[in-house]
Amino acid sequence: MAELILALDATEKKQALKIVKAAAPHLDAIKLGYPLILSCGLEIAEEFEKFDLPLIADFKVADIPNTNRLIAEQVFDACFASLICHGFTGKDSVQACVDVAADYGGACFVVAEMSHPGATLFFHGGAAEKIAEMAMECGADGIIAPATRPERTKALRKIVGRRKILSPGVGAQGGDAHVVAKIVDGIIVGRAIYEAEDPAAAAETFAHIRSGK
Ligand code: OMP
Repeated sequence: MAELILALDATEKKQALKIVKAAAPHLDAIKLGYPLILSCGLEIAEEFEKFDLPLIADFKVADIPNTNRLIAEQVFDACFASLICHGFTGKDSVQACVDVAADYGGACFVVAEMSHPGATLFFHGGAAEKIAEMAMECGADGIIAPATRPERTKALRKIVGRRKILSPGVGAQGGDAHVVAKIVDGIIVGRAIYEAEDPAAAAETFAHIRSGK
């Protein structure tokens, strides 16, 4: 059983709200990132409060510790429940995000391996495993690992144990929800829902992963 997280990368506020209004009954969380927030501002987060779904800020934060801290504080001040940061920046940078999340009672997820084809160049060869180990040492709540490579996500599960794995790459990137839902705690789905003619119906097609059937 896994949660369904909508990656809301629509860039138009009215459209974004319409999609969430329709799909909300079938969702467990909403992930907002650069496309929507650069278009509408961080304050758009307030507009989603009425849906009573946790908000994940996907800024893939990847800077020095002090800058990471400043970014994380902005995110949690804006009432997000979780933050996604990169792990390749190293332990001190990740720790800054994890510490701010903890101060606010929020969660921090660290990208261990990305889902797109080009990600293998730098994330393979031991890097993803190292990042996952470091994320655990920092006390992160979990990692991001690819639905497009379930065998890799399975390997990373051995490192993170019961901590959470959120997995993007289902649908538009070719990942199979059936396969990956058995390995992870949440699947992240964007275009397959927000670009669908009927986003509610599209979200409902993932009901099986939420019910475990
Ligand atoms: P779709 O490919 O449209 O389903 O969207 C996937 C979402 O997950 C987008 O918001 C991506 O930015 C995000 N994502 C990945 O696709 N791959 C990753 O490795 C990491 C993320 C992420 O951190 O969410």
